[in-house]
Amino acid sequence: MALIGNKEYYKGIGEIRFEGKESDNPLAFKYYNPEHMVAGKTMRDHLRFAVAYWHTFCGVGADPFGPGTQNFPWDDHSDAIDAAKAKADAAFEFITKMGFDYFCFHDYDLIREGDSFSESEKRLTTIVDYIKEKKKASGVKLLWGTANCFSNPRYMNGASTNPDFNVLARAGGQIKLALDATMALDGENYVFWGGREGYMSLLNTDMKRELDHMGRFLATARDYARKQGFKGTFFIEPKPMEPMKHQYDFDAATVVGFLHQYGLQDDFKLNLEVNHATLASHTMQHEMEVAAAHGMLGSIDANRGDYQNGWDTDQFPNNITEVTEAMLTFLKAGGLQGGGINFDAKIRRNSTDMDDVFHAHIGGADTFARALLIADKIMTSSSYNALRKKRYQSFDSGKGKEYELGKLDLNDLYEIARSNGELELQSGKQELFENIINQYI
Ligand code: XUL
Ligand code: CO
Repeated sequence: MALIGNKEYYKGIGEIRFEGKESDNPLAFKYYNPEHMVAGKTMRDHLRFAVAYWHTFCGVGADPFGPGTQNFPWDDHSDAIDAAKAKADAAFEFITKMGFDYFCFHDYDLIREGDSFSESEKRLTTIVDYIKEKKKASGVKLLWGTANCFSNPRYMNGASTNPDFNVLARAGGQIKLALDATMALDGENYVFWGGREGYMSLLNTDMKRELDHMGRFLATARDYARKQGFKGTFFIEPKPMEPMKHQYDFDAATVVGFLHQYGLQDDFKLNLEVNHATLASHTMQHEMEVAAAHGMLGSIDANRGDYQNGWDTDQFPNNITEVTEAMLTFLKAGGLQGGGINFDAKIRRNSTDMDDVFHAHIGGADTFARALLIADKIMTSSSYNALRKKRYQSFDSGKGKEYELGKLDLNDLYEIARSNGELELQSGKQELFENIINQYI
């Protein structure tokens, strides 16, 4: 088994630097200036950008109508360990050239799954040791790890919600190894995305029993990791559908309720994804508001959907209005709790040059950086906060204040209603709010 050297994969591309919005250099940041201070923190510390191993180094562009279009040189190796090491070399070269601090992975993004459980375990241990060295040499850190418990056919009826206990146990074994890998690589968080935790038909599904199994499973995984000394946060990533007709982690509100129901609320927060919000018929800002209201705004998977179709296209972010609205909530919430902004996004099937993935990440980072700058300006220089406060001013004193303090009963409300008589209409001023966003963009 040959050891793969440090060959350059992204030839002719150097480190991506900030050059400002006047620059015509396509391989430079126009807005993301890592050391620039915004709202008391550097952009780097606010945004904590991460590269998603699966899309950027594994996804070859296959779709239901045709095979992959990307020819990754690291996939040329027939030996799984050689291929995984070459892929890690390419990954760390890319992340370093982007100047990002983090990456995220699924277990079998790092290395191909073996033919048996113990072969897979051996492979993971080998590649984790290799990546440990790459991390040390580059300073790149692990934002979160996760397990792919949805691709292998054994999980076709779910992992922790599978009606067959032995499949659940197999998923448990796999997640133990993924947690071990995450901890060995000093992962700051661990993600659960319930890819097939849901149903295709309710006719063959005992929903209550499956939900109970999932609640117990997450608690079991948490208890194991905590016992090993894991201090990070566990994130649930909501998604309403795809691949299943219905997924139990439907949206932020559903997951918050689930976490409380099963006593997981102190260890788990949410990892929210833009395209998943779209599929749930929500905006990303809505999902972030729900999470923030419950102290659970943990992390973000950045991408965008396509408003003309209904599936998870995972395009790179470029909608400045959408991201600005999200960043208003981000700043209002005081940022993310433990997480960062992971580009869970892929270049299009017909973007086949080695530099396309740089353009994609530069565009994504610039969109978030620009939105952060705009949101900060809106918060500090516009009438936005004052207008919002004014809408609720009737609760700031008098009877409104007493109501908020729980001092009024229904009879009190009755008396107030009777003495007030008919009320004047209060405008919501939506168009004015929308104009403020536009003005600052
Ligand atoms: C799938 C998705 C996943 C999770 C991690 O839609 O977003 O890649 O982020 O399993
Ligand atoms: Co995701």
